[in-house]
Amino acid sequence: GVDLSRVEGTGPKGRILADDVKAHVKRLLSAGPAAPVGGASMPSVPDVDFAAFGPIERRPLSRIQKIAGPRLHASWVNVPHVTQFDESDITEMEAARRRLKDEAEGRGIKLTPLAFVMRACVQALQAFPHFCSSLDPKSGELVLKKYLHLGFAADTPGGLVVPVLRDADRKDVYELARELASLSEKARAGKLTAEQMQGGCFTISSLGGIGGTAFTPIIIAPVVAILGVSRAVQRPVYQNDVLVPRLMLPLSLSYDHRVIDGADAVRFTSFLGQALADVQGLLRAIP
Ligand code: CAO
Repeated sequence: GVDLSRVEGTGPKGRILADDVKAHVKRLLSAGPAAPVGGASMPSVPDVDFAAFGPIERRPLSRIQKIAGPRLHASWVNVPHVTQFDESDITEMEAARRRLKDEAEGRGIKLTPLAFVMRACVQALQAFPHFCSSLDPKSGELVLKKYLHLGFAADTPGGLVVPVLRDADRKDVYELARELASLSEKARAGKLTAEQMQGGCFTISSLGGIGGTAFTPIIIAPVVAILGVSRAVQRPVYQNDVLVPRLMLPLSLSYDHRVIDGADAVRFTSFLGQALADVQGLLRAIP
């Protein structure tokens, strides 16, 4: 990963020796995180002595925070993000979910709204396959994945982790709900294997169980999009010139603008909105 044109060689005729490379890397590391981005240096945040202003406490970052932080930072600085906001009428979906919840519970399944959102995402990703791709910057190609594994952000005592639900396209709402619960439980217990956190093609971050109206999720590169879901609220909506109470689910889709255009992003969220409104489609058995 070292750019040899920047290394000074101390060997015969200025040849670069292994030690020169090591010394160069050491110098870069000791210079701190001001790594060049697109040719320009990142401005650094001032180093403040907070104790000069009052009492403080120092707490180490968790192991997960130490791993997730640099990954999120890399996505933030490398990927041109845009967030598209939208909303979906989930009145019928929620009515169906409540109808089916107890029966599902009898089978040991907690049917949460996220399982339905996942099913709708699968349909949207099948309709818009380039949302399930990654950019290969070396070849300038788009790598389109023919599998559909969904990552979802899980809030755990140790910090944020992203378990991956594999082959989501081959699973119905019940199976998605079952796996969602089992992966979330493993995540909270810190028992996910490395394999269970790899291979995601698209990410969902649901804060709907907690609250919020909208947010701008960070893409977890090299995937090219992440769907943020906030809390569904009932509010008056005009239907045929009449105000009716509808349950509206806020969606926040962050996408990599190098791969996805704004028009496609809003087509994607519109599709998602329609998929979430079509209860029969969501509940259809998977062949
Ligand atoms: N609107 C309204 N209510 C919602 C909702 C929504 N969008 N989504 C979930 N709920 C409700 C559920 O119906 C459930 O209520 P009931 O028990 O009455 O049915 C309750 O909120 C709790 O749901 P849950 O959060 O336990 O389950 P889930 O399947 O929706 O989510 C998981 C699972 C793992 C995604 C979630 O627990 C979690 O960790 N969320 C946080 C993700 C996160 O941190 N994202 C940010 C990443 S960037 O820092």
